[in-house]
Amino acid sequence: MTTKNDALADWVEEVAALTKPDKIVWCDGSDAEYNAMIDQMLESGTLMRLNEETHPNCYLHRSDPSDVARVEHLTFVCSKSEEDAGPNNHWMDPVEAHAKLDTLFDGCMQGRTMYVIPYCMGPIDSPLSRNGVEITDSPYVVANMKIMARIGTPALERIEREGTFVRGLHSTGDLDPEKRFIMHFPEELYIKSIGSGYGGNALLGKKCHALRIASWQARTEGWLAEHMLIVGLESPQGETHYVACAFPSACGKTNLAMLIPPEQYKDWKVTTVGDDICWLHLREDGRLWAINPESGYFGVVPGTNEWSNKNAYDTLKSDAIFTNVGVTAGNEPWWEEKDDGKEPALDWKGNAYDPEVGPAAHPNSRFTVPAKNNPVYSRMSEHPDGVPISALVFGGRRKELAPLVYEAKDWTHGVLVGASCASEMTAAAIGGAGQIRRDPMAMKPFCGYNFGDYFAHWLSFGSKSDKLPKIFHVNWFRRDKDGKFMWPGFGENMRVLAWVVDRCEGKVEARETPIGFLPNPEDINTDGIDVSMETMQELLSVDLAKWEQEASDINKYFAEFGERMPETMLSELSKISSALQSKAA
Ligand code: OXD
Ligand code: MN
Repeated sequence: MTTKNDALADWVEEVAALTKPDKIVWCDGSDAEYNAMIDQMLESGTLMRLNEETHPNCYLHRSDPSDVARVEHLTFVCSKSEEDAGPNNHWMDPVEAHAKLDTLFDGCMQGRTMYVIPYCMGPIDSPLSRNGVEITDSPYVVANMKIMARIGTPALERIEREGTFVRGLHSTGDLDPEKRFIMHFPEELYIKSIGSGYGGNALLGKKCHALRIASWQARTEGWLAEHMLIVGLESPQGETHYVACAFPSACGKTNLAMLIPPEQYKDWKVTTVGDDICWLHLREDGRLWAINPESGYFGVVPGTNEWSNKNAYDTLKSDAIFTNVGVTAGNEPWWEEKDDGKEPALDWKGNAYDPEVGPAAHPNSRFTVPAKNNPVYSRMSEHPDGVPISALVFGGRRKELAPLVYEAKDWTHGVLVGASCASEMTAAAIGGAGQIRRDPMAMKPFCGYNFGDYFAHWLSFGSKSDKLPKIFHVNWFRRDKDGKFMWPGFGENMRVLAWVVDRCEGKVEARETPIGFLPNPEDINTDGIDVSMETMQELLSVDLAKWEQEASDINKYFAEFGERMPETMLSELSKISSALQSKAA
């Protein structure tokens, strides 16, 4: 097989001349091809079959122990000008970056097969979707890309019709962390990744294309590429609101997207459109419409159990590729807090499990699974128009300060709320776990250009429509003085989402404070949960002194973006600082 698209045919030839594979295979995306990849990996020991009875079509992959997460320190945005990449990205001159990487790619596929994977991010028939081609020498990448994106013949046909595609060149190289780089060339719509097989570094349709490159494309074309889940909330009256929520990696996006409402909300229907990435377009009706560019989930495994999120748990019962979990003596996958009464026999490295040595599953162990396995999968995920968004929700992991929920005063204030987000870092990236860092719109690791320009792009929507979604901020992670979580989280978050929906429908009053509108504590339903009125009051209070400090920290952070920082954001922040000061006085 080859292609009618000359640019693609030439590129494949050029890459083959550099990497020198034994063989080139064009992926058609069929089930037969997926099965052949699995068989090949079972034979080579890259995959192990899990218990066929309890977990049909499920496999375990153990990665190199040095290759278990995203590597932000080795991830670069190589725009022509360093200013365009901004202080939020590592930058390398594109000429130097290509030269450096081409030396590493030279001959790296000798003795290997080179796979060409045409893919489409988003429904194949949607004008909002975008094309890409990933070239890789990893069968693990081919199999995972089949789960995560629309790959193969239909995508190639779309590329041949439209002519445009993002190029992604990937090789696992020799997995040497010293020779590992994830480079983005936004002006060329090109990605080069070498030395890692980890999802976020190697499945190039995901973070590299659908966020870093797409955010750049979105700015030039007038839309937004965001690190957000998309969830549908159908009220007992039959009205559905779609809500898109941006939280940093490993802060529960997948869980919130598949939430099971508590008893008190059993007449609500929750459906998942997406769990990680959301592309937002402003349509003629003045609303923001969203598509999920992916077709599968690449989620964090530990903590998933029948009680915390039965939907996620059930999604994983078949057709999943697990990476770096433990296994039981009966060959079932096992992870911390699985709570199924079984014990791990082997840890994620394949050694006999010893709690003294560490957890059975790596804290960033992952599953890849088709979205259609989700019991509450929304058919709207396939709709070419996407879904209209009623509310945008930002959030992070904050032990202190940020209330359970608050609403921004208007679009401009909402952009400031998103831009000011901070969160404790997690195991999803190497280094820094637990430290608080600013993570605007949960895009710190994923924005392909200068955050100053990105904030200006967000702000620009404000004058284009008066039907934009309302913007909220949530924090499920507040802790009390003994370090215990104050809010139960998981399905109970429905109680907060119901308040969000009520606000969108103008059904409930709120208290105006300097940081935005907060719920009256009695407006969040706490029937059936063990959260006292006192705790609710604390979760919904604004500590003026701490917020003044926060505003000053945000101001310092924004100063890093110098000239590129939009004046509107700075004046919005200074309005809030003054309001905090006068209220405190
Ligand atoms: C992810 C991440 O894998 O954000 O989704 O790291
Ligand atoms: Mn993510």
